[in-house]
Amino acid sequence: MSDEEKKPRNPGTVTRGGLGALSGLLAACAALAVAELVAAAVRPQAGPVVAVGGAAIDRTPIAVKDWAIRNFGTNDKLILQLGILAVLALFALALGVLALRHRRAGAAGVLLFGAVGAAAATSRPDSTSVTDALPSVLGAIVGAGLLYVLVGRLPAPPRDVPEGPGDGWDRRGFVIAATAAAASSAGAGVLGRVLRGSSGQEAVASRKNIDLPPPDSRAPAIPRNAQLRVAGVSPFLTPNSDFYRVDTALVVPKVDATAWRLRVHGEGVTREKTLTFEDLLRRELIERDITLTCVSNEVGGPYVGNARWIGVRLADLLEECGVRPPSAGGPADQLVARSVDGMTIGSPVEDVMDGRDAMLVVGMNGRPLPFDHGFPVRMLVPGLYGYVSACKWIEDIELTTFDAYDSYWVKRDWAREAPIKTQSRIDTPKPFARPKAGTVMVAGVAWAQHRGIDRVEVRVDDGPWQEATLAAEDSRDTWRQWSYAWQATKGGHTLTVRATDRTGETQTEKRTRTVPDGASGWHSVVVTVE
Ligand SMILES: Nc1nc2c(c(=O)[nH]1)N[C@H]1C(S)=C(S)[C@@H](COP(=O)(O)O)O[C@H]1N2
Ligand SMILES: [Mo]
Repeated sequence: MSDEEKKPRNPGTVTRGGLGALSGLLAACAALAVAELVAAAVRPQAGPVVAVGGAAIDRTPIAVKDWAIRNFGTNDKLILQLGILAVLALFALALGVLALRHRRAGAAGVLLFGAVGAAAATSRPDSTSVTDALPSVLGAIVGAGLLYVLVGRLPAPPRDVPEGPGDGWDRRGFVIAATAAAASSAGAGVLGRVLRGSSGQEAVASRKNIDLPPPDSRAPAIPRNAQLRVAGVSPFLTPNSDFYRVDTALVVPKVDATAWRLRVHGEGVTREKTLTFEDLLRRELIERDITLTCVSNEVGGPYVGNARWIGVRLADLLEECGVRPPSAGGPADQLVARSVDGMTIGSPVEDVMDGRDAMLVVGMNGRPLPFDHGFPVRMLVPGLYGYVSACKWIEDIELTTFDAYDSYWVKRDWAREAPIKTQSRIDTPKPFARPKAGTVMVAGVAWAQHRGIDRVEVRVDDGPWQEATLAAEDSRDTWRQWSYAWQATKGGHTLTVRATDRTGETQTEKRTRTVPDGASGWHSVVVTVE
């Protein structure tokens, strides 16, 4: 055996590159795990992935956002975070390879990523403390240090290694360090997740302790035949667990109701108010059935739901604060609601005070608001899309003008004012269903909140419009079910629906995109009758 063969071999360039890349990846994992752990202690939203994700959401061009919602639906947030991790992994691999030649530069690269995460975390609208930088900073320091150590165990670049002694490398040391790093990263990551899962205990407890008083003004009983007995039609009241969720929050805010405050202030407010949750519960409570719709809902889409809400009348509260609507000479035409996570939602003061049941909501279908839907308090204005009316996790109401202030979505090209467009949806049969020839029940929902639905018609292929049977109306703020007994003949057919609201206006055939003020057009479903 020659001397040559006894020494540990200098690994080939390819292997060496691979080990460098692996070191980069391990460093990134360690950095993220530490960041996750620190974030659990500091603030769940301060973690680098959530912070960078939030910053990305705020900067996403409307076309990309639209595309993401269309393709991923409510999974868009998960996809975004996976995307961020994928990009991070690519950079980590590159930094690992870079570190083989320039150890300091590689480590500095990791620190640079930490700086980006820290900048994102501290510049989020809900960030109130520089401690939000800690997860990224500490994570990056650990990651940079680890990369430095790991690469130090690898051999020097081949060209720097003369033949003979010195071309060996600390294989054992590398394997031990790498394994230890991987194991402790996994441990820290899991611990961070567990801690994060148990964060917000006060908020959870405050929600459990809420005993919603019976409303002073009950919602009128829902007519028994508001709910059709047709399989496949959406239930008249959407259970909380099935209610659609649309918001920009990567981590759902957990607000402690006992510490919650709502401030009402701004132009024309002669008596500023700051209310506690208890203050709200002591006021007159109303209960109303209201259908909420998202402006991002495509024709036939799922972002619409109907619930029984409990809350206080917003107009009464505003009047106590001295607010007058523009029609009564008030100076403010826009009400801007702000949430704890920095969302701003602007509604017309005129609509809020015109007698409709605009509310500060505390209860949803008999329960305190779920965290996902804005606990402890959200706003709701019948007839307006969610992005101009339904601020969740609300903490501030400012009276101002549309000229003076553009809210979050308006800055992103959505319309300033957006009443809900008259729409109808076929719930059954489903697209591409294969019903048997004979009587097929076609059914669904139609909505034109605050105007009411007066007629729904169904068309088979290019045939004449046929009147559908309307279920009883609950209120003009809720959707209305409809059905049509179709005598189906064999073959492929297209079913189309359209609704007419109480102003006499029939839903337009003209297809528009969701941007800027909601999709229009008719919903159709293609089926094959067997
Ligand atoms: N704080 C906050 N409130 C928000 C939003 C948001 O992103 N953040 N999204 C709005 C939009 S676009 C809609 S459609 C409704 C959806 O309410 P839901 O998630 O309870 O269905 O909330 C509104 N309120
Ligand atoms: Mo929305």
